[in-house]
Amino acid sequence: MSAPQPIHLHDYQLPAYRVTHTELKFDLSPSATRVVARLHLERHSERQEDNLPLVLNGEHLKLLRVAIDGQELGAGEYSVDAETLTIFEVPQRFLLDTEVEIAPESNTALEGLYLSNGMFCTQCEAEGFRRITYYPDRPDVMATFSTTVIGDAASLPVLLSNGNPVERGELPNGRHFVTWEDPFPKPCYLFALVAGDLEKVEDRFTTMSGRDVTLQIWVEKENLDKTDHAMASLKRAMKWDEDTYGREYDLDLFMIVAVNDFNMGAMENKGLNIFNSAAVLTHPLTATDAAFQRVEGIVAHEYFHNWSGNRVTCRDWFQLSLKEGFTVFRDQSFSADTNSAPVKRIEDVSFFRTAQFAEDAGPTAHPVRPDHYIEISNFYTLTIYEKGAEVVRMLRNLLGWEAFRKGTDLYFSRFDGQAVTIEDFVGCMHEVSGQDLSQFMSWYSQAGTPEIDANGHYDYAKSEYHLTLRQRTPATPDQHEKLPLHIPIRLGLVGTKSGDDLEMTLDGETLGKDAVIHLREEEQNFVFTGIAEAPVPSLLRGFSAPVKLRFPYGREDLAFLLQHDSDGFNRWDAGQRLAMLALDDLIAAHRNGVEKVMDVRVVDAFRTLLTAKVDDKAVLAEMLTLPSEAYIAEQQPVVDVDAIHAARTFVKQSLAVALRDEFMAVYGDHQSDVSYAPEPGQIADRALKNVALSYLMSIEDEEAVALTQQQFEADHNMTDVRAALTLLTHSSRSDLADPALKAFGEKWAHDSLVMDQWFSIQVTRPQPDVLERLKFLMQHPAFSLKNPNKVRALIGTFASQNRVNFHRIDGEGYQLLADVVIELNKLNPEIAARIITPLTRWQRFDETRQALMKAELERIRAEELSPNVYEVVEKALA
Ligand code: 0A1
Ligand code: ZN
Repeated sequence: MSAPQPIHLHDYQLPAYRVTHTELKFDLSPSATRVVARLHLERHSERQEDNLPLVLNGEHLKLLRVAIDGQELGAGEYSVDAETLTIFEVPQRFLLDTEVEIAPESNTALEGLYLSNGMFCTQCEAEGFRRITYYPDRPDVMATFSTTVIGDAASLPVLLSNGNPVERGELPNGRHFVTWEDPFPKPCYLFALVAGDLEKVEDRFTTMSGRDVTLQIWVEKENLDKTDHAMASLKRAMKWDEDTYGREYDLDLFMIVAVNDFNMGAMENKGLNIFNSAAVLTHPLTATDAAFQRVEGIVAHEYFHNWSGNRVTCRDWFQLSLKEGFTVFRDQSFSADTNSAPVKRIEDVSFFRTAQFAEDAGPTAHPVRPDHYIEISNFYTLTIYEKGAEVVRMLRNLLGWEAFRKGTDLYFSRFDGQAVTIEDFVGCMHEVSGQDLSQFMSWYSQAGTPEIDANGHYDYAKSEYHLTLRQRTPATPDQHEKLPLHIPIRLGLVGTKSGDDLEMTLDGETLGKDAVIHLREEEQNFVFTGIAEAPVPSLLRGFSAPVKLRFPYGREDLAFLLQHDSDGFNRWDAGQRLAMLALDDLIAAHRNGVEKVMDVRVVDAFRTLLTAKVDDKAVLAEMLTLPSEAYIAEQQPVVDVDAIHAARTFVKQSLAVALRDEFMAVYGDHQSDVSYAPEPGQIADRALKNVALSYLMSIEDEEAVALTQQQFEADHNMTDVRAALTLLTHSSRSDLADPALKAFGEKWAHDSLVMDQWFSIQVTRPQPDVLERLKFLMQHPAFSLKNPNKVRALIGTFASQNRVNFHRIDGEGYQLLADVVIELNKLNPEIAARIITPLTRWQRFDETRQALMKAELERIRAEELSPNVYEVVEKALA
C-alpha cells in the first residue's frame, strides 16, 4: 500500500464544474440503500481550459448507472476507482444522473449514511458525502437541494432532511416518502438525512422581523422528558444572535435530532442539526450542572453556525477555523452573557492552557490555518477551535465591540451565499477599522505558543514603573523560524499601599487604570510615568492573548493580587500561580526524598478566601480548586506523574487538615433542597459545597464521609450525586466505594448516558487496581467499542485523566490504549486517531516511559493503517 499523500493549501484551484441544483432520492434499506442523484452541472466560468474531465468524489459506493442528459454512458466513457468517478468528456452545461448502492448497516466509521439504534442518520462534514453518492465533495461547490426519502412506514415513520417538507405520501409494500426542499445553496457537507422511529417536542420562535419559526427536537420516545433545557437554550440562542449580531433565522423550520452513535458533539446541517445525545439530553436526575451548561453551549454553537458557517462557508478545509474559531467565540460570549462571565472565562482558559498548550507543544502542533494535511478529520482540533476563538477575541478587543460588529455585518452581507477565506474575514475587520492587521495575520499561520518573559521595576525617585516584555515562540515540527507576533496585553498596575489600580500614563498618553499595550517587537520597554506608589503589575488580564507569560512574582505579590486585583480572572490566576509555586517545591521535595512541608502562605490565602465575604461564589469555587495534574504537568520540563500526584494530594490534604472547620462551614452554608434549576446562583452553591466536600474527603474525615453518603443517598440531582459518588469511589475504602457503585450501576443500567458517567468515575480512581477494573468494564454489557461515547467515557477518560495509572511504569496502561487503537483503526478511524493522543506526548516523560510509549506507537505503525491513524502516528514518531 502506498503511503497517503498530504494536500497543500497552495495547490488550491477553483472547481472545474459547479453544481447549481442537486436532486436526491434515497430508498432506505440497512444493507442496500439505493441513492439516485441528479446533478445540474455547468463548467465554472473561470475554468475554460479545453477538455476538462468531470471528476467526482465517491468512496465505498457500488455504481449501478451513470447517464448524461439522459444518455447512459458506456464503458469507455468513464472510469471508476476507489476514490473517484471520472467522465472524460462532458458538455458546458448538463444533467448527470447516477445510481449507487450503499450499506448503512456495515458503516462503523459513522461517516456518510449509517445506522444508530435502528435509525438512519448522516454525518457529512468534512468528507462524508462522498460515501453517499458521487459528488464534487468540497465546500466551495454550493447547490440548492431537493431530497426524497423513501422508507418502511412502520419502522421508519419519521423521514427528515434539510429545509422544508414539500410533499409526502404512501407507496406500495408498506413504504412511504417525504420530499424536502432546501432553498439556500449549501455545500454537501451540510447535507443531512434522518429516518427512524422518533418523537418530537415542538415549540415556536418569532424572529425579529416577525416571522414564525417552528422548532422541533426529535428523540427516541423514552427521552421526551430530557429536551426542555435544549429547547430553552435554543430559543435563548436565537434571541441572543438577533440582539448581539443582528442575525435572524432564515427557514420556517429548525430541527434538532438526538443520536446515540456520533463521533463528535453535534453538527450544524442546514435546518437539521444532528446531535450526539450526550450534547442535547438533560434531566436534573441524570445530567450534572456541567452537562447542562455544555448542552446550552453546543446548542448555541450549532445554531450560530447557521450564519457563521452555513450562509457564509469556507472555501476549502484549510479555512476551517474561519467558521469554527468564530463560532466558538460566539458561543463563548453567549454562555458568558447567560451565566457567570468570569467563571466562563476561567473555565475556558484553564482548559485551554492545559489542553491546547499541550497540543501546540506536541508533535501534531499546527497553525490555526494549517497549510497541509493528510486527513482533514484530524484537524478538528483545539487549535482550530479554541485558539481560533482566542484569535477572533483578540480582533474583537483590538477593534472594540462596535467596529468589530460593523466588521461582522460587512462580512455576512458581502459574502452571503459564498465560500470564503480567513483573509476575507480579516479584510472586513481591516476595512471597517482602518487598522493595520498585517502582522496580526501571523496568528493564523504560525504554530506554537508564544512565551513572554516579563520583568519590571519601580523607580521611586522618578515615580516610574518600567516594564520589559520579551517574546519568543518555540520551534514546532514544520516551522523552525518564528516571527514576532502582535500581542495585545491588557494590564493594570495595582498600588501596594492603596490596593487600587493606578492611573497609567505611557509616552505622555493617559491610558486609564486598565489598558491594553501592544507588544510587536521581540523585546519592548514600557515606561509608565506618574506612578505614585510601588505597584504589583497585573498582566494579561482576562487572558488577553493565548500566550504563556512569566513574571518573577514573589509569593507576597501573588497573595496581594489574589486579594486586590480588580480583574476577577487575574485574581483567580494569582491564586493558581501561588499554588504552583508551592507545588513546585513539593514536587522537588518528593523527587529528592525530602520531607514535604506545606507553605503557610497558601494556607493563609485559602483561609482568607474561605472566611471573607465573597460575592461571586462561582468564582470562589474556582479559586478554591487546585490546578489539575494535567495543568501542573504542562508547567514541568520533564513530567513526573507520581511526584505531581503526591504533591497535589499533599497540598489538598494539608489544606483540609488546617482548614477543616472552615470547609465544613462552607459545606453547611451551601446545602439546599430547593428544586433543581440549572441557574447560576444554584450552580455556584453546588460547586462551592462540592469543592469543600472534596477537601474534607481527601482526609476521609468521619463527619465528611457521613455527609457524602447522605448526599449520595438523598439523590436530589445528578450534580450532587455524581460529586458524592466520585468522592466515595476515589476514597481508599472499598466499603464506601463498592456499595455506592453497585447501587448506582443497577439504578441506571437502562440509561446509556448515565452509564457513561459510571464508567468515567471508576476509571479515574487513583488506586492501582484500576487497570484491572477497566479491562473488566470493557466486558460490561453497557460497553461497546462501536459507540464513541463509551470509548471516550472508559478509555479516553482513563488515558487522559488518570495520569498515575495510565503512565504506570510497567507500561500496561500504554499497551491497553494501543490495543484499543488497533481495534478502532478498523472500526472507526476518526475515533482511533483521537483516542491515541496521550501516547503521542511521549517527549514529555522520563526515558523509561518514553521508550515504552514509543514501542506502543511502533506496534501500531506496523498495522495496516487508516490515513487518520497513519498521519498521527507518523508525526508522533518523526
Ligand atoms: N462542525 C461541527 C463539528 C463536527 C465535525 C466533524 C464531524 O464529523 C466528522 C461532526 C461534527 C461543529 O463544529 O459542531
Ligand atoms: Zn462548529
